[in-house]
Amino acid sequence: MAMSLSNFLLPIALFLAFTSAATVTHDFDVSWVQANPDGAHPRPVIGVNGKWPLPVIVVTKGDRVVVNVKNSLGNQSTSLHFHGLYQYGSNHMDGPVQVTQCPIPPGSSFTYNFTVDQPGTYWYHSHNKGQYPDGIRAPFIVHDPDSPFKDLYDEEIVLPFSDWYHDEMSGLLADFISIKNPSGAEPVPNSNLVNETQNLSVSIKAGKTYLVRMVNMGAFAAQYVWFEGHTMRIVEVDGVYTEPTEADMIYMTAAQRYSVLITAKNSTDANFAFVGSMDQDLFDAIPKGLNPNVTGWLVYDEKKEKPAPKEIAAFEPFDDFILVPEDKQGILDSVDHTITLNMKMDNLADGANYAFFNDVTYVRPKVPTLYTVLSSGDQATNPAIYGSNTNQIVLKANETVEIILNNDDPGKHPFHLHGHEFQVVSRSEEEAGAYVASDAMPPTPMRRDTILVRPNGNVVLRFKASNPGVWLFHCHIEWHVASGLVATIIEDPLALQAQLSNQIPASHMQVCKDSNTPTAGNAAGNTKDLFNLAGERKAPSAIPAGFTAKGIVALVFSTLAAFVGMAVIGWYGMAPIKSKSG
Ligand SMILES: *[C@@H]1O[C@H](CO)[C@@H](O)[C@H](O)[C@H]1NC(C)=O
Ligand SMILES: *[C@@H]1O[C@H](CO)[C@@H](O)[C@H](O)[C@H]1NC(C)=O
Ligand SMILES: *[C@@H]1O[C@H](CO)[C@@H](O)[C@H](O)[C@H]1NC(C)=O
Ligand SMILES: *[C@@H]1O[C@H](CO)[C@@H](O)[C@H](O)[C@H]1NC(C)=O
Ligand SMILES: *[C@@H]1O[C@H](CO)[C@@H](O)[C@H](O)[C@H]1NC(C)=O
Ligand SMILES: *[C@@H]1O[C@H](CO)[C@@H](O)[C@H](O)[C@H]1NC(C)=O
Ligand SMILES: *[C@@H]1O[C@H](CO)[C@@H](O)[C@H](O)[C@H]1NC(C)=O
Ligand SMILES: [Cu+2]
Repeated sequence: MAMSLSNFLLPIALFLAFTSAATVTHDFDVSWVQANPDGAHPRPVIGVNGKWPLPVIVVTKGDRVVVNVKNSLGNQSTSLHFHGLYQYGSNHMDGPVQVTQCPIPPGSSFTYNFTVDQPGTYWYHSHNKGQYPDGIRAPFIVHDPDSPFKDLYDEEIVLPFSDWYHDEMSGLLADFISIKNPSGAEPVPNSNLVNETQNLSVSIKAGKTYLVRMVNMGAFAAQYVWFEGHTMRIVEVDGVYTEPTEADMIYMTAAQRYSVLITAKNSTDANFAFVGSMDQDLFDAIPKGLNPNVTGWLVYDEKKEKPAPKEIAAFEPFDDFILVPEDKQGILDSVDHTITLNMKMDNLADGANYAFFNDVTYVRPKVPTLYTVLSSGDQATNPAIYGSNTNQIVLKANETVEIILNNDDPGKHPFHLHGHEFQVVSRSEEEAGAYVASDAMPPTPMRRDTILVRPNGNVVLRFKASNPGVWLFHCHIEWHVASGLVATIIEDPLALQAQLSNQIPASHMQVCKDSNTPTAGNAAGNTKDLFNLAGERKAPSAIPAGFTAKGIVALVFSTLAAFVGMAVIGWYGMAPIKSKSG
């Protein structure tokens, strides 16, 4: 009897397994709303359906996600990027403006529609003109019925951290990339948030184990995070399961994620503080009165005291480089294509400070790069058509790629690759200079999608070019995206044409019309001669030979001074002196 029953049930179970993939649909009406998350300064923020914070998107591995976006901002364009999702076969749903889509202008609508086949902790945010720190950001969680850790915890908690600015990005960006700020000093956040608030109480039940999914959704600051009286066991970084590894404190750069297991105490005698603390090394000057910390509590008993966090003597975070992926994937050891990116910050002839890969600062092309791929036939494999300022790199199908990133800048930078996770096969300490080839590499390297490169240090990443698409590689400090620290990876463009030619949905084409963005041709929008880049968007010119950066800044200043007189001297005096570029 039991036998025949299970014979009967098995096909049903299989059938259910195949059909359980759901479609999770969200309608997002994006508009300005008022908020005051740190209690110190009410301001307009970008909300969804009249509310802020934004909804956490929660799906199960295998689900289809549909997000219908209507832009009701009135005065800014927008887009959504789903950070960390591979978008295999759906590159046009990745979200960066002028890369895989046109901007969604005010009044227009756009549908994101893709399936998710990877488990873990992600987030979504606008990928247009430094917009997400104005509030358009939230976690994106992918549950996994087959998680190797599912029996190890009882409940989960989603805990996003983020720096916070009292001023809007549009104004801050205009001042940041300006002759008034020749040193490129980044605006310093006004406060720190957890779950888009402060003094957060998280109820905890004695004896239970929690999967705590942490996300750094900030614009700039990395976060030290620790839980008093509780040890973390790291089980996931950026969507990659790891062998459970204990840590007392983690360091989470902008855009990184950590899932940790935290086992509650058996007694409800006390509540415990936890802290996110912004890494102030990133800030050129620390404003008086800045509190880099945000506090929350693991609350066992609401009636008991919520103690102030204890001051810690030194920040000694866990080193993520030593993590081992749970699947023990071995190092990709025969590299087909090595890309060396030397990054630096410098001034251009307009006197403002820019960021460069191999002396080129990124400028958004006139035509979204994906649309250049789809309209260029066999020429799509020729890097020249993608323009002079996109830092384009064309990859061949399935080659093993190595990116050597040398940080020729005294700041820390978190680098993110769209469409992939990468193996981190080498990472230097600070001041190590450029990478020198070495055999000392981990056999099962840590993989993630966002990695810190240390001041004047280097990092070496590897991945397989098995995901046709146009994928950005960029610093995830939003200031540095704006100042050009971006490269465009064009992966297997002919396969991408085979996947997506004539597949771009109507709403994607409509926002191009609505925003007057051309959808064919090279980076300059030239459809007849793909090698003629006349009229393309370019960076300001370089400082002429024989001039120093300081000299040109002084020159521009004196020219400007002739127009606006002494006011300029006042600005110059106000520009913070830069010691680090973050
Ligand atoms: C959180 O508590 C601190 C310390 O009491 C206080 O200064 C801050 O204003 C509080 N934040 C909010 C949003 O209430
Ligand atoms: C757009 O409108 C919002 C809300 O009124 C306002 O706070 C913001 O400064 C405006 N931004 C721009 C760039 O005009
Ligand atoms: C999403 O894409 C699927 C597969 O192409 C299609 O069947 C479905 O109609 C699309 N949904 C929407 C809302 O566009
Ligand atoms: C975070 O805030 C949301 C509301 O925006 C709430 O639903 C959620 O429970 C909060 N999470 C925690 C851990 O308190
Ligand atoms: C809580 O009690 C259980 C059962 O007695 C024990 O196995 C566990 O180690 C205790 N946990 C802690 C954190 O002390
Ligand atoms: C923030 O936390 C750190 C680490 O405990 C501490 O040294 C520092 O004094 C705190 N800052 C403020 C303003 O409370
Ligand atoms: C690349 O690899 C994938 C699977 O790993 C395979 O389906 C595809 O055909 C390969 N492409 C080429 C051009 O070899
Ligand atoms: Cu950076």
